[in-house]
Amino acid sequence: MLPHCTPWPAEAAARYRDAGYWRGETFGALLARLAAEHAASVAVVAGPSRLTYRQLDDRASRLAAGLAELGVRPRDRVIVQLPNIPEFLETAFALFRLGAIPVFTLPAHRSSEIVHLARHAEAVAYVIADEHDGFDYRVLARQVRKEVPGVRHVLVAGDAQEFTPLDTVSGPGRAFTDSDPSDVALFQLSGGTTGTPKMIPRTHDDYLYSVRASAEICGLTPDSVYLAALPAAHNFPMSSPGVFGALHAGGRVVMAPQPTPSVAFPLIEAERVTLTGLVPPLALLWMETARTTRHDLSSLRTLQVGGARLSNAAAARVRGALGCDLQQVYGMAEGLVCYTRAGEPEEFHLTTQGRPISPDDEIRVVDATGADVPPGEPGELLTRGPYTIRGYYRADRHNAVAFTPDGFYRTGDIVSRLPSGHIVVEGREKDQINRGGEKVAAEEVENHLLAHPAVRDAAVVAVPDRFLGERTCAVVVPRGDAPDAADLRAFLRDRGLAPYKIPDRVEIVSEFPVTGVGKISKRELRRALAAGLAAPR
Ligand code: OOB
Repeated sequence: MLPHCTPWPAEAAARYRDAGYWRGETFGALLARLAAEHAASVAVVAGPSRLTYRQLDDRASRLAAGLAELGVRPRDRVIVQLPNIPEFLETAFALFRLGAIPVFTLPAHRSSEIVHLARHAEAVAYVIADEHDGFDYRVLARQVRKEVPGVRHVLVAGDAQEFTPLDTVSGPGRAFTDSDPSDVALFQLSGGTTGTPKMIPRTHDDYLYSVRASAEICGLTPDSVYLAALPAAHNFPMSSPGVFGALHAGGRVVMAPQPTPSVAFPLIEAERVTLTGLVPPLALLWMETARTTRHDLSSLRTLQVGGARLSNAAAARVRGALGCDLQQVYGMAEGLVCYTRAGEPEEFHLTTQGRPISPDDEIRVVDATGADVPPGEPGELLTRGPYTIRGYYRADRHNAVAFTPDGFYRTGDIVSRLPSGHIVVEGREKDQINRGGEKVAAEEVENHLLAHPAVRDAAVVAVPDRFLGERTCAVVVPRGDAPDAADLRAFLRDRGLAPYKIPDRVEIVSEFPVTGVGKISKRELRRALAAGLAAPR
């Protein structure tokens, strides 16, 4: 395995192979097989572009050859920051074919995240779109190149300006040595709880297992049409079953550049979309808009909702509003994914977040001392299994706390488990804000705030929000004159923090409530904020 990653113990790996979970296929080989099996079927629809499996395979091969000519080698890390455009899948599969390793970042990431990741990954190349959603990625690329000279190539889908146009990176199709299936295929990013985003190494074996099993659980076939509405770089739309699951089944992927009803509904109608996945706030927006839409959404069979807790009340409205089944999905980029499944009693779909993909997903629900709680009681979910990582990339110190000594990942989620094995997400104990599915690590934002000269201390906490579920609130103890909210936000933006991490609300206090051991009590802070008061003095 790539250095600085934690492999599964040999005994567990042997067990996962024997059970047939890990099949020794790589993503590069997968696309070649799909191109042979479904050559003339449409694989990807994005804007005016329609690619068959054969064309996708050809483009990936030629791009892989072009990347090799530029000097990108197997195991080199490449930062991929692309919205939902055809180049997303072409680039992903080109890198897989070459054996280089994509680091999938979100379109919303900015210099703070990208510079850190490019450095941490020692990336050799950075793939972007020219512009998306009013943001010019070439400006960001200039900064990244300046701060991380190891990034030798910037490849741009669209108008490249001084950089390399992605569509000129091309070479004659040739054979590549297939990667080791037990090696890292790609990096996902962790929602995280620490000062900097953590990189999640996913192997061909483990990730393909989750993709294949997800496609089976969701009943995907060559007739399935999956709409990628959320940014495809997220683990959910990428693999649960997402774009890779739809392709694995020989189905069709439709890329929506935006997840809004005005963009997605016409695509559902035109392409006869059967399945898509959304975070709860978007599901609410879609249900509201569907009431008056003139678009025919009747092809939609299943709406998946995940990434954050869907309220039972909203869950109960999905079928009436959109005329399709609801599937709840509770998962994490680190691995474990749970689904409610067709054929289960309606109640499970409406009130639980599903049960794990694999019979070999080990689940423990524990109290603060690490002891298992009685069945049905809430506690922290710990998990280990055939597609859950054993460690983040180059993060020894953090790994020692994020994983138990026997390899369970500590999710930081508070859940209860029903006798059926279904999981209900009750809350969270990790220091993170789940802003409508986007994860914000409190410490990361706090560290940026502490760099402001007028900030003596800062605590970032979640405040409840009717639409997003949670929003972020920065509570600040000033040094001298209190900075105002607009100033603090502008400061964070200038530091290149992703827009979704910029605090929605800012409160100034003279001191923080503390716990018995003198730490900031975020519980007290949240309580005070919920009561609508400035924090207690
Ligand atoms: C998905 O992945 P991440 O890595 O962005 O976030 C994982 C965290 C979980 O630990 C949990 O705190 C929260 O997101 N979460 C949910 C949830 N689904 C995820 N909390 C409550 N209810 C749910 N249904 O978010 C993700 C990855 C794969 C599939 C689906 C979601």
